[in-house]
Amino acid sequence: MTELLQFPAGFAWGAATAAYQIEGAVHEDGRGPSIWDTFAHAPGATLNGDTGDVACDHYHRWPQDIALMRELGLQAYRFSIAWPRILPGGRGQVNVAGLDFYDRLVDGLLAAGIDPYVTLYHWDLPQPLQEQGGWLNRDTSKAFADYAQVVAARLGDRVHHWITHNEPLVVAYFGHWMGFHPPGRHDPAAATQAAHHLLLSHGLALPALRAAGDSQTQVGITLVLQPVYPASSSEADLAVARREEIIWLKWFMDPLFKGAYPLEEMEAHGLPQPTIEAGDMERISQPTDFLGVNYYTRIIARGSTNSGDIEEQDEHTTMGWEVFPDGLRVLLERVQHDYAPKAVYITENGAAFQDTLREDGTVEDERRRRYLQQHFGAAHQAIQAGVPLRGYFVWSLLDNFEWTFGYSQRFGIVYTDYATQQRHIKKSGYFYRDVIARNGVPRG
Ligand code: GCO
Repeated sequence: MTELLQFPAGFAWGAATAAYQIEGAVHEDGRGPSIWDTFAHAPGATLNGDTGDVACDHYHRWPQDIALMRELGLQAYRFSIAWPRILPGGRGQVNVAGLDFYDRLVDGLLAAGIDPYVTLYHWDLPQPLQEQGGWLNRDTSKAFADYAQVVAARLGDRVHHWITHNEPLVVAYFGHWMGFHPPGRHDPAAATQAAHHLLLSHGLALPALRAAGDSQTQVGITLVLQPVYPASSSEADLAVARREEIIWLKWFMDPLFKGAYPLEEMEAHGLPQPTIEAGDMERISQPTDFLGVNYYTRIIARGSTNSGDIEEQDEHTTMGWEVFPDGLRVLLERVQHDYAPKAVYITENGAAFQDTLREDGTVEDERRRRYLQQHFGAAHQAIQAGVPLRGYFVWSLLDNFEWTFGYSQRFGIVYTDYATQQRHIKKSGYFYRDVIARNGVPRG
Protein backbone atom coordinates (compact mmCIF):
# COMPACT_ATOMS: atom_id res chain seq x y z
CA MET A 1 0.00 0.00 0.00
CA THR A 2 1.19 3.50 -0.75
CA GLU A 3 2.03 5.53 2.28
CA LEU A 4 -0.45 8.22 3.25
CA LEU A 5 0.88 11.65 4.19
CA GLN A 6 -1.43 12.58 7.03
CA PHE A 7 -2.48 16.23 7.51
CA PRO A 8 -3.11 17.83 10.92
CA ALA A 9 -6.55 17.46 12.48
CA GLY A 10 -8.77 20.40 11.58
CA PHE A 11 -6.93 21.13 8.35
CA ALA A 12 -9.41 22.87 6.01
CA TRP A 13 -9.73 21.41 2.51
CA GLY A 14 -11.57 23.60 0.06
CA ALA A 15 -11.86 25.03 -3.42
CA ALA A 16 -11.84 28.63 -4.61
CA THR A 17 -13.66 30.76 -7.16
CA ALA A 18 -14.18 34.47 -7.85
CA ALA A 19 -17.35 36.41 -8.58
CA TYR A 20 -16.68 37.70 -12.09
CA GLN A 21 -15.21 34.37 -13.17
CA ILE A 22 -18.32 32.30 -12.36
CA GLU A 23 -21.44 34.31 -11.58
CA GLY A 24 -22.70 35.76 -14.87
CA ALA A 25 -26.03 37.62 -14.41
CA VAL A 26 -24.19 40.89 -14.81
CA HIS A 27 -27.34 42.95 -15.26
CA GLU A 28 -29.51 41.24 -12.68
CA ASP A 29 -31.02 42.38 -9.40
CA GLY A 30 -29.46 45.81 -9.51
CA ARG A 31 -25.82 44.89 -10.10
CA GLY A 32 -23.82 47.79 -11.52
CA PRO A 33 -20.97 47.51 -14.04
CA SER A 34 -17.43 46.75 -12.93
CA ILE A 35 -14.14 47.56 -14.63
CA TRP A 36 -14.00 43.94 -15.80
CA ASP A 37 -17.33 44.27 -17.63
CA THR A 38 -16.02 47.34 -19.40
CA PHE A 39 -12.62 45.85 -20.13
CA ALA A 40 -13.87 42.46 -21.35
CA HIS A 41 -16.26 44.15 -23.76
CA ALA A 42 -13.53 46.31 -25.32
CA PRO A 43 -12.49 44.92 -28.73
CA GLY A 44 -9.41 42.73 -28.55
CA ALA A 45 -9.12 42.79 -24.76
CA THR A 46 -9.79 39.08 -24.21
CA LEU A 47 -9.27 35.94 -26.25
CA ASN A 48 -12.20 35.48 -28.69
CA GLY A 49 -13.89 38.51 -27.12
CA ASP A 50 -15.03 36.31 -24.22
CA THR A 51 -16.70 38.08 -21.30
CA GLY A 52 -18.09 37.12 -17.90
CA ASP A 53 -21.67 37.98 -18.95
CA VAL A 54 -22.83 34.39 -18.43
CA ALA A 55 -19.70 32.59 -17.21
CA CYS A 56 -20.80 29.48 -15.24
CA ASP A 57 -24.22 30.99 -14.53
CA HIS A 58 -23.45 30.38 -10.88
CA TYR A 59 -25.74 33.24 -9.88
CA HIS A 60 -28.66 30.99 -10.82
CA ARG A 61 -27.09 27.57 -10.32
CA TRP A 62 -25.54 28.06 -6.88
CA PRO A 63 -27.73 25.45 -5.15
CA GLN A 64 -26.55 22.86 -7.64
CA ASP A 65 -22.97 24.03 -7.17
CA ILE A 66 -23.26 23.60 -3.42
CA ALA A 67 -24.55 20.08 -4.07
CA LEU A 68 -21.40 19.45 -6.12
CA MET A 69 -19.21 20.73 -3.31
CA ARG A 70 -20.98 18.32 -1.01
CA GLU A 71 -20.38 15.47 -3.36
CA LEU A 72 -16.69 16.34 -3.31
CA GLY A 73 -16.75 16.54 0.48
CA LEU A 74 -15.39 20.09 0.55
CA GLN A 75 -15.03 21.45 4.07
CA ALA A 76 -14.51 25.03 3.00
CA TYR A 77 -15.33 27.21 0.02
CA ARG A 78 -13.58 30.43 -0.91
CA PHE A 79 -15.61 32.80 -3.07
CA SER A 80 -15.59 36.53 -3.68
CA ILE A 81 -18.28 39.13 -3.35
CA ALA A 82 -18.95 41.42 -6.29
CA TRP A 83 -18.68 44.96 -4.95
CA PRO A 84 -20.92 46.27 -7.77
CA ARG A 85 -23.73 43.96 -6.61
CA ILE A 86 -23.60 45.51 -3.14
CA LEU A 87 -22.90 49.14 -4.09
CA PRO A 88 -23.61 49.66 -7.79
CA GLY A 89 -22.20 53.17 -7.59
CA GLY A 90 -19.19 52.01 -5.58
CA ARG A 91 -20.31 53.97 -2.52
CA GLY A 92 -23.55 55.36 -1.15
CA GLN A 93 -26.76 53.52 -1.97
CA VAL A 94 -26.74 49.87 -0.87
CA ASN A 95 -28.39 47.34 -3.19
CA VAL A 96 -30.13 44.99 -0.77
CA ALA A 97 -30.83 42.39 -3.47
CA GLY A 98 -27.07 41.98 -3.88
CA LEU A 99 -26.59 41.34 -0.18
CA ASP A 100 -29.50 38.90 -0.26
CA PHE A 101 -27.77 36.77 -2.86
CA TYR A 102 -24.67 36.26 -0.74
CA ASP A 103 -26.80 35.79 2.34
CA ARG A 104 -28.56 32.84 0.69
CA LEU A 105 -25.25 31.47 -0.56
CA VAL A 106 -23.70 31.60 2.92
CA ASP A 107 -26.73 29.94 4.50
CA GLY A 108 -26.70 27.27 1.80
CA LEU A 109 -23.04 26.55 2.45
CA LEU A 110 -23.49 26.37 6.20
CA ALA A 111 -26.46 24.04 5.81
CA ALA A 112 -24.19 21.79 3.73
CA GLY A 113 -21.52 21.87 6.44
CA ILE A 114 -19.15 23.99 4.32
CA ASP A 115 -17.27 26.87 5.88
CA PRO A 116 -17.37 30.09 3.82
CA TYR A 117 -14.10 32.00 3.25
CA VAL A 118 -15.04 35.33 1.75
CA THR A 119 -12.84 37.55 -0.42
CA LEU A 120 -14.04 41.13 -0.66
CA TYR A 121 -12.10 42.22 -3.71
CA HIS A 122 -11.24 39.91 -6.58
CA TRP A 123 -10.61 42.71 -9.10
CA ASP A 124 -14.16 43.83 -9.99
CA LEU A 125 -14.05 47.51 -9.02
CA PRO A 126 -17.36 49.31 -9.60
CA GLN A 127 -16.97 51.26 -12.84
CA PRO A 128 -18.14 54.58 -11.31
CA LEU A 129 -15.16 54.46 -8.94
CA GLN A 130 -12.80 53.97 -11.87
CA GLU A 131 -14.24 57.10 -13.39
CA GLN A 132 -13.17 58.91 -10.24
CA GLY A 133 -9.59 57.64 -10.60
CA GLY A 134 -9.97 54.07 -9.38
CA TRP A 135 -7.10 52.86 -7.18
CA LEU A 136 -5.11 55.98 -8.00
CA ASN A 137 -7.62 57.96 -5.99
CA ARG A 138 -6.98 57.73 -2.26
CA ASP A 139 -10.73 58.00 -1.62
CA THR A 140 -11.22 54.55 -3.16
CA SER A 141 -9.52 53.09 -0.07
CA LYS A 142 -12.15 54.71 2.11
CA ALA A 143 -14.94 53.51 -0.19
CA PHE A 144 -13.55 49.96 0.13
CA ALA A 145 -13.60 50.14 3.92
CA ASP A 146 -17.22 51.33 3.84
CA TYR A 147 -18.11 48.48 1.47
CA ALA A 148 -16.39 45.99 3.81
CA GLN A 149 -18.41 47.36 6.68
CA VAL A 150 -21.72 46.94 4.80
CA VAL A 151 -20.93 43.33 3.89
CA ALA A 152 -19.65 42.41 7.34
CA ALA A 153 -22.70 43.92 9.03
CA ARG A 154 -24.86 41.52 7.03
CA LEU A 155 -22.70 38.37 6.97
CA GLY A 156 -20.32 38.77 9.91
CA ASP A 157 -22.44 36.66 12.24
CA ARG A 158 -21.88 33.62 9.97
CA VAL A 159 -18.69 34.30 8.02
CA HIS A 160 -15.60 33.81 10.16
CA HIS A 161 -12.86 34.07 7.56
CA TRP A 162 -12.44 37.28 5.61
CA ILE A 163 -9.90 38.01 2.91
CA THR A 164 -9.71 41.70 2.10
CA HIS A 165 -7.91 41.49 -1.24
CA ASN A 166 -6.97 38.87 -3.75
CA GLU A 167 -3.56 39.46 -5.34
CA PRO A 168 -3.30 43.24 -5.13
CA LEU A 169 -0.04 42.81 -7.06
CA VAL A 170 -2.01 41.83 -10.13
CA VAL A 171 -4.25 44.88 -9.85
CA ALA A 172 -1.28 47.19 -9.42
CA TYR A 173 1.27 45.59 -11.73
CA PHE A 174 -0.81 44.01 -14.51
CA GLY A 175 -3.47 46.73 -14.40
CA HIS A 176 -1.36 49.87 -14.01
CA TRP A 177 2.08 48.99 -15.35
CA MET A 178 1.80 46.06 -17.81
CA GLY A 179 -1.59 47.28 -19.01
CA PHE A 180 -3.15 43.91 -19.83
CA HIS A 181 -5.72 44.10 -17.05
CA PRO A 182 -8.04 47.03 -16.39
CA PRO A 183 -7.56 49.92 -16.19
CA GLY A 184 -4.89 49.23 -18.84
CA ARG A 185 -2.24 51.73 -17.74
CA HIS A 186 1.47 51.57 -18.58
CA ASP A 187 2.95 53.63 -15.80
CA PRO A 188 5.23 52.33 -13.02
CA ALA A 189 4.42 55.30 -10.78
CA ALA A 190 0.71 54.52 -11.15
CA ALA A 191 1.43 50.90 -10.20
CA THR A 192 3.18 51.70 -6.93
CA GLN A 193 0.58 54.33 -6.04
CA ALA A 194 -2.31 51.96 -6.77
CA ALA A 195 -0.54 49.30 -4.69
CA HIS A 196 -0.30 51.73 -1.81
CA HIS A 197 -3.99 52.55 -1.93
CA LEU A 198 -4.90 48.87 -2.18
CA LEU A 199 -2.82 48.14 0.91
CA LEU A 200 -4.26 51.16 2.69
CA SER A 201 -7.78 49.97 1.91
CA HIS A 202 -6.90 46.61 3.47
CA GLY A 203 -5.75 48.42 6.60
CA LEU A 204 -8.87 50.57 6.73
CA ALA A 205 -11.16 47.55 6.31
CA LEU A 206 -9.61 45.45 9.10
CA PRO A 207 -11.24 47.24 12.06
CA ALA A 208 -14.64 47.18 10.31
CA LEU A 209 -14.39 43.44 9.71
CA ARG A 210 -13.33 42.75 13.27
CA ALA A 211 -16.02 45.00 14.73
CA ALA A 212 -18.78 43.12 12.90
CA GLY A 213 -17.50 39.73 13.99
CA ASP A 214 -16.76 37.92 17.21
CA SER A 215 -13.88 36.05 18.82
CA GLN A 216 -13.96 33.50 16.00
CA THR A 217 -13.45 36.11 13.28
CA GLN A 218 -10.21 35.72 11.32
CA VAL A 219 -9.04 38.35 8.89
CA GLY A 220 -6.30 38.15 6.29
CA ILE A 221 -5.15 39.05 2.80
CA THR A 222 -4.23 36.89 -0.17
CA LEU A 223 -1.07 37.47 -2.19
CA VAL A 224 0.29 35.71 -5.24
CA LEU A 225 3.88 34.80 -4.41
CA GLN A 226 6.47 33.14 -6.59
CA PRO A 227 9.83 31.93 -5.36
CA VAL A 228 12.67 33.25 -7.50
CA TYR A 229 15.51 31.01 -8.65
CA PRO A 230 18.50 32.73 -10.27
CA ALA A 231 19.40 30.69 -13.37
CA SER A 232 23.03 30.72 -12.26
CA SER A 233 25.27 32.55 -9.84
CA SER A 234 26.35 35.04 -12.52
CA GLU A 235 25.99 38.70 -11.57
CA ALA A 236 23.54 39.24 -14.44
CA ASP A 237 21.21 36.49 -13.23
CA LEU A 238 21.46 37.57 -9.61
CA ALA A 239 20.56 41.14 -10.54
CA VAL A 240 17.39 40.00 -12.31
CA ALA A 241 16.59 37.73 -9.37
CA ARG A 242 16.84 40.62 -6.93
CA ARG A 243 14.41 42.67 -8.98
CA GLU A 244 11.92 39.79 -9.33
CA GLU A 245 12.03 39.24 -5.55
CA ILE A 246 11.12 42.84 -4.96
CA ILE A 247 8.15 42.56 -7.28
CA TRP A 248 6.91 39.11 -6.29
CA LEU A 249 7.63 39.16 -2.56
CA LYS A 250 8.86 42.31 -0.83
CA TRP A 251 6.68 44.98 -2.49
CA PHE A 252 3.63 43.68 -0.62
CA MET A 253 5.03 41.50 2.16
CA ASP A 254 7.34 44.16 3.62
CA PRO A 255 4.66 46.81 4.18
CA LEU A 256 2.18 44.24 5.52
CA PHE A 257 4.53 42.43 7.88
CA LYS A 258 7.33 44.93 8.53
CA GLY A 259 5.48 48.21 8.24
CA ALA A 260 7.79 49.66 5.58
CA TYR A 261 8.39 49.34 1.85
CA PRO A 262 11.92 48.47 0.79
CA LEU A 263 11.99 51.92 -0.80
CA GLU A 264 15.65 52.13 -1.73
CA GLU A 265 15.68 48.74 -3.36
CA MET A 266 12.42 49.52 -5.12
CA GLU A 267 13.74 52.77 -6.56
CA ALA A 268 16.96 51.11 -7.63
CA HIS A 269 14.91 48.60 -9.61
CA GLY A 270 12.55 51.05 -11.26
CA LEU A 271 9.62 51.03 -8.80
CA PRO A 272 8.90 54.67 -7.97
CA GLN A 273 8.15 55.76 -4.43
CA PRO A 274 4.42 56.29 -3.84
CA THR A 275 2.91 59.17 -1.89
CA ILE A 276 2.49 57.94 1.68
CA GLU A 277 0.64 59.91 4.34
CA ALA A 278 1.32 59.88 8.06
CA GLY A 279 -0.22 56.83 9.72
CA ASP A 280 -0.56 54.81 6.51
CA MET A 281 2.16 52.29 7.28
CA GLU A 282 0.77 51.65 10.77
CA ARG A 283 -2.65 50.96 9.28
CA ILE A 284 -1.26 48.68 6.62
CA SER A 285 0.83 46.63 9.04
CA GLN A 286 -1.86 46.00 11.66
CA PRO A 287 -1.76 42.36 12.74
CA THR A 288 -3.75 39.89 10.67
CA ASP A 289 -4.81 36.38 11.60
CA PHE A 290 -3.53 34.65 8.50
CA LEU A 291 -1.82 35.11 5.18
CA GLY A 292 -3.40 33.64 2.05
CA VAL A 293 -0.87 32.38 -0.47
CA ASN A 294 -1.66 31.74 -4.13
CA TYR A 295 0.99 29.55 -5.69
CA TYR A 296 1.16 28.33 -9.28
CA THR A 297 4.81 28.23 -10.35
CA ARG A 298 8.29 29.69 -9.77
CA ILE A 299 10.32 32.32 -11.55
CA ILE A 300 13.68 31.48 -13.05
CA ALA A 301 15.64 34.73 -13.24
CA ARG A 302 17.86 35.05 -16.29
CA GLY A 303 20.01 38.08 -17.03
CA SER A 304 21.00 36.91 -20.48
CA THR A 305 19.60 34.45 -22.97
CA ASN A 306 22.36 31.87 -22.80
CA SER A 307 22.79 31.85 -19.04
CA GLY A 308 21.69 29.09 -16.81
CA ASP A 309 22.66 26.23 -14.62
CA ILE A 310 18.97 25.80 -13.81
CA GLU A 311 16.81 24.13 -16.39
CA GLU A 312 13.04 24.32 -16.46
CA GLN A 313 11.14 21.10 -15.88
CA ASP A 314 9.54 19.61 -18.99
CA GLU A 315 6.02 19.63 -17.64
CA HIS A 316 4.07 22.84 -18.34
CA THR A 317 0.40 23.74 -18.02
CA THR A 318 -1.58 25.23 -20.92
CA MET A 319 -0.92 28.65 -19.33
CA GLY A 320 2.73 27.91 -20.16
CA TRP A 321 3.58 27.69 -16.47
CA GLU A 322 6.29 25.27 -15.39
CA VAL A 323 5.05 22.58 -13.01
CA PHE A 324 7.34 22.93 -10.00
CA PRO A 325 5.85 21.56 -6.77
CA ASP A 326 8.96 22.01 -4.63
CA GLY A 327 8.66 25.76 -5.19
CA LEU A 328 5.62 25.71 -2.92
CA ARG A 329 7.61 24.21 -0.05
CA VAL A 330 10.50 26.60 -0.62
CA LEU A 331 8.15 29.58 -0.76
CA LEU A 332 6.23 28.68 2.40
CA GLU A 333 9.42 28.12 4.36
CA ARG A 334 10.90 31.38 3.11
CA VAL A 335 7.78 33.35 4.03
CA GLN A 336 7.75 31.83 7.49
CA HIS A 337 11.41 32.55 8.03
CA ASP A 338 11.28 36.16 6.81
CA TYR A 339 7.79 37.29 7.90
CA ALA A 340 6.33 34.73 10.35
CA PRO A 341 2.59 35.13 9.65
CA LYS A 342 0.48 33.65 12.46
CA ALA A 343 -1.18 31.20 10.12
CA VAL A 344 -1.11 30.46 6.41
CA TYR A 345 -3.69 29.17 3.96
CA ILE A 346 -2.99 28.17 0.41
CA THR A 347 -5.87 30.18 -1.00
CA GLU A 348 -5.20 29.07 -4.57
CA ASN A 349 -3.24 26.32 -6.26
CA GLY A 350 -4.14 24.44 -9.38
CA ALA A 351 -3.44 23.95 -13.05
CA ALA A 352 -4.95 24.43 -16.49
CA PHE A 353 -4.62 21.48 -18.85
CA GLN A 354 -6.42 20.41 -21.99
CA ASP A 355 -9.45 18.39 -20.93
CA THR A 356 -11.68 16.13 -22.95
CA LEU A 357 -15.23 15.43 -21.91
CA ARG A 358 -15.94 11.86 -22.93
CA GLU A 359 -19.29 10.59 -24.08
CA ASP A 360 -19.87 8.87 -20.77
CA GLY A 361 -19.43 12.21 -18.98
CA THR A 362 -15.98 11.47 -17.54
CA VAL A 363 -12.85 13.62 -17.78
CA GLU A 364 -9.56 11.79 -17.36
CA ASP A 365 -7.38 14.68 -16.22
CA GLU A 366 -4.50 12.60 -14.94
CA ARG A 367 -2.02 15.49 -15.27
CA ARG A 368 -4.10 17.75 -13.00
CA ARG A 369 -4.58 14.89 -10.55
CA ARG A 370 -0.81 14.42 -10.40
CA TYR A 371 -0.22 18.18 -10.15
CA LEU A 372 -2.46 18.34 -7.08
CA GLN A 373 -0.96 15.27 -5.49
CA GLN A 374 2.56 16.66 -5.87
CA HIS A 375 1.63 20.09 -4.52
CA PHE A 376 -0.24 18.60 -1.56
CA GLY A 377 2.95 16.65 -0.88
CA ALA A 378 5.01 19.85 -0.94
CA ALA A 379 2.55 21.48 1.47
CA HIS A 380 2.88 18.47 3.76
CA GLN A 381 6.66 18.90 3.80
CA ALA A 382 6.25 22.57 4.70
CA ILE A 383 4.02 21.61 7.63
CA GLN A 384 6.66 19.12 8.80
CA ALA A 385 9.17 21.96 8.65
CA GLY A 386 7.02 24.04 11.00
CA VAL A 387 4.95 26.23 8.66
CA PRO A 388 1.56 26.94 10.33
CA LEU A 389 -0.44 25.90 7.28
CA ARG A 390 -4.12 25.62 8.19
CA GLY A 391 -5.88 24.87 4.92
CA TYR A 392 -5.74 24.44 1.18
CA PHE A 393 -8.03 25.78 -1.53
CA VAL A 394 -7.76 24.27 -4.97
CA TRP A 395 -8.14 26.69 -7.85
CA SER A 396 -10.73 26.11 -9.05
CA LEU A 397 -14.00 24.40 -8.22
CA LEU A 398 -15.22 24.88 -11.79
CA ASP A 399 -13.71 25.67 -15.16
CA ASN A 400 -14.43 29.38 -15.52
CA PHE A 401 -13.65 32.73 -17.13
CA GLU A 402 -9.87 33.01 -17.00
CA TRP A 403 -9.64 36.79 -17.47
CA THR A 404 -7.87 37.77 -20.71
CA PHE A 405 -7.68 34.08 -21.67
CA GLY A 406 -11.47 33.85 -21.68
CA TYR A 407 -12.80 30.30 -21.51
CA SER A 408 -9.73 28.74 -23.13
CA GLN A 409 -8.07 27.72 -19.86
CA ARG A 410 -9.69 25.02 -17.76
CA PHE A 411 -8.59 25.08 -14.12
CA GLY A 412 -11.55 23.22 -12.62
CA ILE A 413 -11.69 19.96 -10.74
CA VAL A 414 -15.21 20.05 -12.17
CA TYR A 415 -15.66 20.38 -15.93
CA THR A 416 -18.02 23.10 -17.16
CA ASP A 417 -19.78 22.36 -20.43
CA TYR A 418 -20.46 25.97 -21.42
CA ALA A 419 -23.00 25.07 -24.10
CA THR A 420 -25.32 23.31 -21.64
CA GLN A 421 -23.95 24.58 -18.30
CA GLN A 422 -23.70 20.97 -17.20
CA ARG A 423 -21.01 20.16 -14.66
CA HIS A 424 -18.96 16.93 -14.62
CA ILE A 425 -16.60 16.00 -11.81
CA LYS A 426 -13.18 15.27 -13.27
CA LYS A 427 -10.84 12.48 -12.18
CA SER A 428 -8.89 15.11 -10.20
CA GLY A 429 -12.11 15.98 -8.36
CA TYR A 430 -12.63 12.38 -7.32
CA PHE A 431 -9.00 12.18 -6.27
CA TYR A 432 -9.51 15.30 -4.16
CA ARG A 433 -12.62 13.80 -2.59
CA ASP A 434 -10.53 10.85 -1.36
CA VAL A 435 -7.80 13.15 -0.04
CA ILE A 436 -10.37 15.11 1.94
CA ALA A 437 -12.10 11.98 3.24
CA ARG A 438 -8.80 10.57 4.54
CA ASN A 439 -7.24 13.93 5.45
CA GLY A 440 -4.22 12.46 3.76
CA VAL A 441 -2.40 12.31 0.45
CA PRO A 442 -0.76 9.25 -1.07
CA ARG A 443 2.97 9.88 -1.31
CA GLY A 444 3.76 10.78 -4.92
C1 GCO B 1 -5.38 34.65 -9.74
C2 GCO B 1 -6.76 34.74 -9.62
C3 GCO B 1 -7.54 33.70 -10.31
C4 GCO B 1 -7.00 33.07 -11.56
C5 GCO B 1 -6.04 31.97 -11.26
C6 GCO B 1 -5.49 31.29 -12.48
O1 GCO B 1 -4.92 34.25 -8.74
O2 GCO B 1 -4.78 35.03 -10.72
O3 GCO B 1 -7.04 34.70 -8.27
O4 GCO B 1 -8.64 34.49 -10.58
O5 GCO B 1 -8.03 32.56 -12.28
O6 GCO B 1 -4.96 32.46 -10.56
O7 GCO B 1 -4.73 32.17 -13.26
